[in-house]
Amino acid sequence: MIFARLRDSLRKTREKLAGGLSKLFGLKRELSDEFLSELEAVLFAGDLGSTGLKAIEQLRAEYRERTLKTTDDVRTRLRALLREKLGAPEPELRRAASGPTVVLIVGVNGSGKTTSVAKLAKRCTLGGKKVMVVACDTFRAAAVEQLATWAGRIGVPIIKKEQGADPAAVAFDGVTAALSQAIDVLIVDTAGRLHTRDDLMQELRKVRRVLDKKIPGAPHETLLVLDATTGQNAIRQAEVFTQVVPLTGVILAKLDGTAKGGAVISIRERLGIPVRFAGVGETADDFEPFDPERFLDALLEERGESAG
Ligand SMILES: Nc1nc2c(ncn2[C@@H]2O[C@H](COP(=O)(O)OP(=O)(O)O)[C@@H](O)[C@H]2O)c(=O)[nH]1
Ligand SMILES: [Mg+2]
Repeated sequence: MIFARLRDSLRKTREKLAGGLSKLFGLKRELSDEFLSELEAVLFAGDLGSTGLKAIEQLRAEYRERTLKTTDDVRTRLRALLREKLGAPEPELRRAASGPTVVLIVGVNGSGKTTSVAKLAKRCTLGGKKVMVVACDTFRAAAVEQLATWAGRIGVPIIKKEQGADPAAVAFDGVTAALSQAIDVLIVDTAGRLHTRDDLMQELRKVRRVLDKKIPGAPHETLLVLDATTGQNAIRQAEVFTQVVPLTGVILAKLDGTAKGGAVISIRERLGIPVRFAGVGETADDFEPFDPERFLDALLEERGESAG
């Protein structure tokens, strides 16, 4: 049950957010300024950040204009506002018109990049695609080994070089191999920690240039991996990356076990890029395409936590 995994992973966030909301709305109170202030506090605790504040401002305005008359009106309107913030559903992966689709994975160290490469590789493999992964994080030998271990487990070929090799040279080998072996999806892992933003920018630009030279239009996707447990901090991190490289989406890793899942709602608004996948555990199967509607359902669902 795919949906059950996402739902499960949002349990802590839901307890805080939906729990707070159902307490507030359950009392069947009169709609008032005080009620809206309490609602604001619940959204804040749910890590909705500035998106929550904006939603509250909107609700206050509509209350003053008498468009909203009851707390039930507020509840309906709040869901609609949050739904708007999440944007339209996206295709699972934007594909190359022909030849290999190239997916570049970026993000800070420890955010979950390498694990996400493995998860995406497995998902594409199960979808019948011929997948190859590329180890462009050449900073530490362990990073290359980690991806090689995943590749072995999933059964996809890997392109790698020795530690310290030029990441762009590894990327070159990757695209070359992908073209000659008729690979459908090429997934490129990268390093996260470099000394300065300039280093990071230089390195990622060079990798992108190499990809685009061999496969015009590549990378077709540049996905930023964010650690959901850092909540609103993840968004600040993302802001740095948007200045380094053009992003097409976010993979929100570690959504399991955090109560800060509400931050998802601000990502689209703050960064202008959609969440595309969620990581919900440490195995290669703990990965979900992100669907805004289902996410909201799972987040705001008010029936009690069932055991099953
Ligand atoms: N619980 C959980 N752990 C994750 C998830 N994704 C990654 N991790 C863990 O986070 C740690 C860092 O992941 P890694 O892929 O090496 O990050 P990287 O440095 O960005 O490549 C590892 O211990 C992973 O097992 C996830 O979705 N859920
Ligand atoms: Mg890594």
